[in-house]
Amino acid sequence: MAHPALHGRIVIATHNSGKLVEMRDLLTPFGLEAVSAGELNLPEPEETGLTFMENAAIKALAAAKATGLPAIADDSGLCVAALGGEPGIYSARWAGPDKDFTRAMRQIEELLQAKGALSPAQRQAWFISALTVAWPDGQLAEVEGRVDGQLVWPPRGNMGFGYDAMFLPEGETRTFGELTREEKHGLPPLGRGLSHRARAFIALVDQVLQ
Ligand code: ITT
Repeated sequence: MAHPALHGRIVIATHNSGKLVEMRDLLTPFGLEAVSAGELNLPEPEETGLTFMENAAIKALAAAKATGLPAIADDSGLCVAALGGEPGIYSARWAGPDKDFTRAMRQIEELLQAKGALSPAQRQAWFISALTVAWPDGQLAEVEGRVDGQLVWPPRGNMGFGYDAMFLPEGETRTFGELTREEKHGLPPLGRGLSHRARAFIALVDQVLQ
């Protein structure tokens, strides 16, 4: 289905400051005026979906309907193979109400150690980003991006946010916490998209941003 082209103002429907800077970076080349859900004092909708895609749609639609503007939302998370894909869509909740990702990373590490998962092959993980653009009339453009890697311990680097410091993307020697934002995006001419979010964004460009 063809979607309306995006121009002018767009709401970035996130309350996560780490995501917000990344999404702003990714949108900048397209000349859109991005305003965040936080700047507009939009409430955080309850994420009742059972998939990344469902939750991204809930957030994007809520923001589009509340503002009358197109809105983009990201629902993302870290999936750990040895933990059956957890924390997955519950990645934010594992950090608790005070959003303590040091604790969330330690919890993952403790679970891996309890399983004896010490070799790289036993520590496979991937990040998913579902990006949804919603228009006030209910139209949706939906894409997903993924990056595979392995979990290291102790965490390395203090760039990025969330679980970045324990995630070593495939083919790299530095964790996401040791990469600059530009390197983590890995967009041309640096690469063809490295992070889950940048990869999803490239797919979105084809649909609505060219
Ligand atoms: P919004 O819903 O307001 O966007 P949130 O933090 O609640 O913010 P999610 O429900 O999508 O967002 O939770 C995803 C969590 O997964 C997020 O809190 C991060 O800690 C983690 N995460 C997602 N992308 C990440 C990335 O690129 N690097 C590190 N951690 C990431």
